[in-house]
Order: sequence, then structure tokens, then C-alpha cells
Amino acid sequence: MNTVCVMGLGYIGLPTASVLATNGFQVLGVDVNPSVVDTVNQGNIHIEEPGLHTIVRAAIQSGNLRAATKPECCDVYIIAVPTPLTEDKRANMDYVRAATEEIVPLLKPGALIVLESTSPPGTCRDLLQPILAQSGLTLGKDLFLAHCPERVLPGRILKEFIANDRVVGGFDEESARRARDLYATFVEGDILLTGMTTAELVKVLENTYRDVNIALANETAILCEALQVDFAEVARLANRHPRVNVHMAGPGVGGHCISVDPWFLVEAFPEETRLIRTARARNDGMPAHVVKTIQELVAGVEAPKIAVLGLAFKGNVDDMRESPSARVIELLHAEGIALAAHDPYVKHSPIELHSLEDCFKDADCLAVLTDHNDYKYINPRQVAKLMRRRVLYDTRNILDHNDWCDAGFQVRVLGSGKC
Ligand code: SAJ
Repeated sequence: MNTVCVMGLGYIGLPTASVLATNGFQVLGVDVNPSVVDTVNQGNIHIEEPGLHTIVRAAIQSGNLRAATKPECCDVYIIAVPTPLTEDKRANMDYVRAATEEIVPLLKPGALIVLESTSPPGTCRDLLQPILAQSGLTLGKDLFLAHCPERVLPGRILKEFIANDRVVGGFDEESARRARDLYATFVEGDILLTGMTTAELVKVLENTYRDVNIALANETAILCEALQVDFAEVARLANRHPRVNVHMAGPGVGGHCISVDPWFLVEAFPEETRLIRTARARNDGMPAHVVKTIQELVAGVEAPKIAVLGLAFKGNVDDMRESPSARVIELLHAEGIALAAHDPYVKHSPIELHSLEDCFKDADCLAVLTDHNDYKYINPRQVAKLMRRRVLYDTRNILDHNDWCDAGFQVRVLGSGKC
């Protein structure tokens, strides 16, 4: 197992390829986008992630990593391509299908195929197996297949990549063992072996668990607003129970994983997944709740302007996929409300970006939508000089509200009835 082909050089494929290369494997990273391939071959990165640039540069300099738009014959193939949702909330498996079909002609006896992409349970068995069979090789005899779903948290990818336990689901025991041996070269956590469909469900369940818990937090936050109590205090006190873990409320759930993966279960089992669907609807409804609150805060103001802080789906990352901020902005536009948005991380935004100063200038309400650390250090006294009205809406509960009150701001926090 000396040569590895990683299909897809995104948030998972690029770290995987680089870590394997710096661990002595000869790695070919494959991406359909030629500009990604050029960037990586120059030792650069096309996504922001702490530590990623250093490891990609080291991997390229070592001569063990190179990128191309087409796969070549290797001992191992890791498929780490996107599995996005279609408009009607179904898993789009086109990229997984295309990547698998592309490697079929290259397969030689003894090859191991690992699916890393989060996929609907049954994908390895119902989609990959029939395609791989076209190679003429026999699974479990001269071809090996496993699902090893990634578990890393954006913002901490390289740390979690090494430290986290991994679940490896094999077509058979030998497939699982071979995949385990590969991951054991860099994973310091435990590697737990099981079947392919079990591993697929484990992964989707992990993200669904988080989504449902965030929905419960968001629902409770809305109750807190009605009851005029503070969600943060309610959650903090409830979490002193040894078996309770109330999550954080916020403007919604974004990113490519938690807001997407639960649909993989709903799609396959619509009748059995009402709880999951309701949770999704609650989280998807949060941007509208945020906009309703903003409208209350600027009620009576003629031609109000909103300063929107944060476009990324969560703090300290540059990723805008499924970001609740984008939805909030869309809804504000639909209501005809003017705004100026800022994000210190996002570089390529479909929404126009402004400097902090331009955002604050003559604004009537400052809405914090993403929990970037940078925002915690904004000086409210300087902001007060620029805004037309001193109104702060903190949907992430990250600012020092006493300080903002002292600077003359009316402060509203999502999940708190108090103003
Ligand atoms: N969020 C809340 N409240 C919370 C936690 C998160 O509103 O208490 C929001 C965030 O602001 C964000 C969204 O949820 O908009 C998702 O953020 P996240 O940090 O919970 O998760 P992701 O999408 O960055 O990464 C998740 C992780 N899954 C779990 O924690 C179970 C990660 O380990 C997975 O590898 C990743 O999905 C993935 O790729 O599947």
C-alpha cells in the first residue's frame, strides 16, 4: 500500500492527501478543477484551514504529493468528493458515482477503495459495489472496499484528523483490516471496525444528533424570549445536570454537513424520520426569526440600514456553504432593508463585502451573525461614533453586553427577552 490516489481535493481530500504524503506514501491528489490542481502543485491552498498551508507545502516539497485532474493506477483509492443536496433535498451522488467509475479501469488485484464522503446508508453496497464489479475483480478476494467517514471539525481539521477515533466499515473483515492499516499510519485515536452500512449510518447519525440538539436549543431560545428569561443562563444551569448537554442557540445551522446529512435519512425513510424533519425545519426557520427581530429593532426608522457582521457559517472559518447569514441577508433584501456586510475570513462572497467602518457608518442596527473571535474585540465606543442608532443584536451571544450597554447601546441577544 505505497501509492494512494485521493479523489477530491476539498476540505477533507486535501488534508488527507497531504497527511498521507508527509507519512511516506506516494500520493496523487485528483480534482476536476484545474485551478485547484495548479494551486496545490505550487504548494498553495484554495481553502482556509489552520495548519493546512504548512502541511500542503511540506507534502509538495517532499515530492510525495502531486495533483492532477485524472487518477492513475494506485494501490489505494480514497474517494473524498462532495455529496451535496439536490433542490428537492435528495443526496446528489453524481460525484461519488463519477469518481468510482473513473477508477474502475485502473483497478488491479489487491486494490483498496475507501469511501470517505458522507453518504446515505447503503451507498457502498448499492452504488459502489455494482460499479466496482465492472472491473472483473472480486470484492473480498482481489478487491477491497471500506467506508471510513471523516469526522473532523472545520477549524480544527488537522488536529482532529490525527486525534479522533475513526469508524471503519468494511465489505468484509479483510477490507476493514486493510483500511484500518492505512489509517493507523497517522490516526492516534482508536480505529473501530464494523460493516459498511453501519459505518454509513453512524456518520449520518452523528451529524443528525447534533442537528436535533441544536434545534432543541433554538426552540428553547425562542421560548426564553417569550418567557423573558435568558437562554444562556437556562442552558448553563441545565448543563449542570450530569446527563444533560444543551447545545448553543444561534441564527441557524449552516455548513456542508449538519444541515445536509439528516436529509439522507429523511429521503430514504420519510415516514420514520418526523423528528429529524421537524428539527431541520426549526433550524432552517431561525434566519426568519432573526429577521423578524431585526425588523422589531428598527421599527419606525425610515430607510433603516443594518450592519451585518459575519457571513461564514460559523466562527473563524471562511466557508459560506449553507450559511444562515446568507439566508438572513436574502430575507432582508426581500423586505427591502438596506445592509452592509463584513467578514474577516470569507474571500469569495456572492454578497458584497465592506470594511467594518463602512458597515457601521450610519447603521441603525448592528447584527452579529457569525461567532468570529475578531468581533469580540470590537470597541463599542468607536462603533457608537459611527452608527446612526446604537442598537446591537447579538445572535451568537459572543460580545460583552455590559460593555456595549455602557457605551450607550440598546442590546438584544438571541434567546433573551431582555433588551
Ligand atoms: N451550531 C449551533 N449550535 C451549536 C453548535 C453548532 O448553532 O451548539 C451551528 C454552527 O454555528 C454551524 C452549524 O451549527 O452553523 C454546524 O457547525 P458545527 O461546528 O456543529 O459542525 P460542522 O458542520 O463544522 O462539523 C460537523 C461535525 N460533526 C459533529 O460535531 C457531530 C464534524 O465533526 C464533522 O466531521 C462535520 O460536521 C462533517 O464533515 O460531517
